Amino acid sequence: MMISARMYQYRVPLVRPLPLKSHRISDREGLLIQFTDELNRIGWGEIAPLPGFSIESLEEARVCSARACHTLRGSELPEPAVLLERGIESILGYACPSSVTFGVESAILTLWSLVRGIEVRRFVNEWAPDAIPVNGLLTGSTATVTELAKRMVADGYTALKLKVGAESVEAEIEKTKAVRSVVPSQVKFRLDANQACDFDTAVRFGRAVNGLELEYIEEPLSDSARLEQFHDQTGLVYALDESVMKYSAEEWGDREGLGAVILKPTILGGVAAAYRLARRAEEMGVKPIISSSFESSVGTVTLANLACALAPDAASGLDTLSWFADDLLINPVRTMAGRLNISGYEAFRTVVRTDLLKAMTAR
Ligand code: OSB
Ligand code: MG
Repeated sequence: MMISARMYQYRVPLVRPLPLKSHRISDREGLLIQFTDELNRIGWGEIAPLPGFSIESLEEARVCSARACHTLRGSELPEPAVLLERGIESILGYACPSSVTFGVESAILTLWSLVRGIEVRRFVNEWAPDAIPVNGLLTGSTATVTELAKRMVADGYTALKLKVGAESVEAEIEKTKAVRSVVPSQVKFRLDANQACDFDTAVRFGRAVNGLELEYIEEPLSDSARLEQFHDQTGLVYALDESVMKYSAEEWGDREGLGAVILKPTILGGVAAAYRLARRAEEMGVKPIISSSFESSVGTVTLANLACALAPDAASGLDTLSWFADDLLINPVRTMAGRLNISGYEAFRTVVRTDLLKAMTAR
């Protein structure tokens, strides 16, 4: 299969400013790459570094995507099984920023999906379902998050994730208790502190919320080296997110109190890398959770394919599309009753809103 390659840029406003590590963004910007075969079948991939979380800038990503498009143009595409085992960098022969690896691998897989008539998720796991539960994302004041939590529970969400760590320990303890009080025990309740706390603060918080039947807390400590000690002193199960690549996957199984690893394919090296890490987590008895970095629906559908294939029973971190004021797909992807259903979202060809895209010259 010989392909041609094109690159576009998008900018979509968010419904409210998104607080990131050091600043807020009110628009999401990124690139889409489009690979077309001789029969005009089109695969799409999204490349959207997230400021404060991705190492690369959008400009660095653009330069490398242009290079990858140039390398792949007119060449034979690797088969899905080969791509998933080896990753695109070994085929290109050079390293790419994570977001680029993700986007290029996504575009190749979605094109193969059209060619073969098989959903992307079934290249990975032939029994992958069409839908996965997501954790509803709770950020804001106590009043806001309790209202949201009630609505999500009524709506059918089976898991919720509350962001903590921005306010005083006392305020965060109260907020966490307030949310738990409106969330029935059969609904999973997760926390995410984004490495906000020093050890003593985290332990104080952890002891106070220990009785609330939390599933886990993501990254409670600014110093992730002390997570096992945190578990020892609080009894809380923790999850790795920002520090997931700091520890070799070989050690995951030996870590006391490690309940889950959050895998963000757009940040940790792409589709093939996430596939390898999810299998490793599974072997070690640690739960892999596939999560987004606020990609648009184009990237989110690929992430949902991975979640359906790699962790079909866990609630994934993919409830992020509601932040977008506009959708890059004509039929927007929406969470329904706490689940993301992606059946029918394979053929991006007819559904990408090219009116929202700005064509770029890819060298
Ligand atoms: O802290 O988990 C995070 C998105 C971008 C950057 C960091 C994070 C996130 C999310 C995604 O929270 C949604 C989720 O995991 O539920
Ligand atoms: Mg996190």
